[in-house]
Amino acid sequence: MPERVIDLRSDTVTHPTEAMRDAMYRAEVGDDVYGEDPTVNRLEELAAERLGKEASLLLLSGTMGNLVGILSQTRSGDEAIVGAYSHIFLNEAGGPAALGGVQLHPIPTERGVMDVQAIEAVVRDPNNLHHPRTRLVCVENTHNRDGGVAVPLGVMDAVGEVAHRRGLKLHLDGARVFNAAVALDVPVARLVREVDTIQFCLSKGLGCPVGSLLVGSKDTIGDARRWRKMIGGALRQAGIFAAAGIVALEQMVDRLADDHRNARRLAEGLAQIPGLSIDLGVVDTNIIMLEVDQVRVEPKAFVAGLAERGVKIGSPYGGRIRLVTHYQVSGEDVSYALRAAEQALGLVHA
Ligand code: TLP
Repeated sequence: MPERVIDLRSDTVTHPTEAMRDAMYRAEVGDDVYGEDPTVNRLEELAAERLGKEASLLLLSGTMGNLVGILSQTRSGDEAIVGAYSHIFLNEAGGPAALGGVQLHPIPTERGVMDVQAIEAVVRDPNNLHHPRTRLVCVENTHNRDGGVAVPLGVMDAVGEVAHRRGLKLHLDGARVFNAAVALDVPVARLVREVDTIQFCLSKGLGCPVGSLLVGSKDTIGDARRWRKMIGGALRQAGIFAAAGIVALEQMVDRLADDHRNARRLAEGLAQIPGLSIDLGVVDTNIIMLEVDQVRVEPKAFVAGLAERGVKIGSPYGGRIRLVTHYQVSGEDVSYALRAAEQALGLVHA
C-alpha cells in the first residue's frame, strides 16, 4: 500500500471539514416537511440570498436538483434544449424523459459555450401541431466534460437574452457555479442574473457530505417542493447536513481559488510530459481533461501506474482522463503527483 493517497478522481470525494463536523453535531433540527427545521431554513435563505433570487430548496444531490428544476418548469411532452456533452444529457439516467416526459434536445457546445444562434435554430414553432413545445434551455457552468471551463458572464447573459426573448426559461446546472464565479472574479449573483433556476452542489468542491440547492423564484421553488415530495426526496431532520452547507457557503467559497491554482500547476506540469496533452486554454478551475496519445501511452496502464504510487485519477474513456483538485489536495500533493506521473511512464525512476 502506498503511504500517501492523493485522490484526484473528483471533488465529490471530499470529506467534511472539522468545522462542518462540529456544526453537524450541534445542529438545531426539526421536521423539514413541516418547514420546521431551523437549520435547513437558514441554509435555504442563505443560498437564495447569495444567488440573488427569492427562494431555494435543499435536495439530496445535483441530479435531483436538475431533475426537479426541469420538472418544475415543463410539462410532459415539452422539450428542453441541453448541451450535447452536458451532465444532464449524458449522466443523469434519462430522468427528465423517464419521470417527466420531457424530451431533451442536445446541441453542441464548444469549450462549454452554447452558441446562441444554435439555440435559436432549434426552438420549435409553437403554432405547429407536429412539434413538441420548447420550454427550457439548460446550460452548465463550470462545464465538466469540456474541461472545467468557466463560461463567461457575456455568454450567460446572451443565452438568457435569447431564451427569454423566445419565451423560454433558463436552468443552470451550476454544480460548480461557485468555481465559475471565483475563476471569473464575478459575484455569483451577477453571473446568474439572467438565469431562472440554478442547481448548485454542496458536495463537490465545497466539501459537504451531501446536498444541493435549487434556487429561483418563490413560485418555481414552491412547485419544486411538490416535485421533490413526489420523487421521495422530502426531508425530515435534514438540519444535520444542512449545517455543513452553511459552513460551506461561509468558509469554503473563496478558497476555491487555491484548487484552481493547483489544477493549473498540475495541468502545466502534465502537459510537458511526452504522450500527454491538455487544452490549457480551458483549465480555468479545478478540472483537468488529459488527452493521452494512445500510441505512446496505454491509458489503463498509466492510471494503474499512478494508483500504485497512491495517486488516483479518473477512469479513461477513449484517450481522455479527468483529474480534479479540491481542498484535500495540497500544493505538495501536486508536486508528488507530477513526479508519480513521470515514474508511471518510466521517464524517471522511483
Ligand atoms: N458529476 C460527477 C460525476 O457524475 C461525473 C463528478 O464526479 O463530477 N452536474 C454536474 C456538472 C456534475 O458534475 C455532477 C456530478 C452533477 C450535476 C450531479 O451531481 P450528483 O452526483 O450530486 O447527483
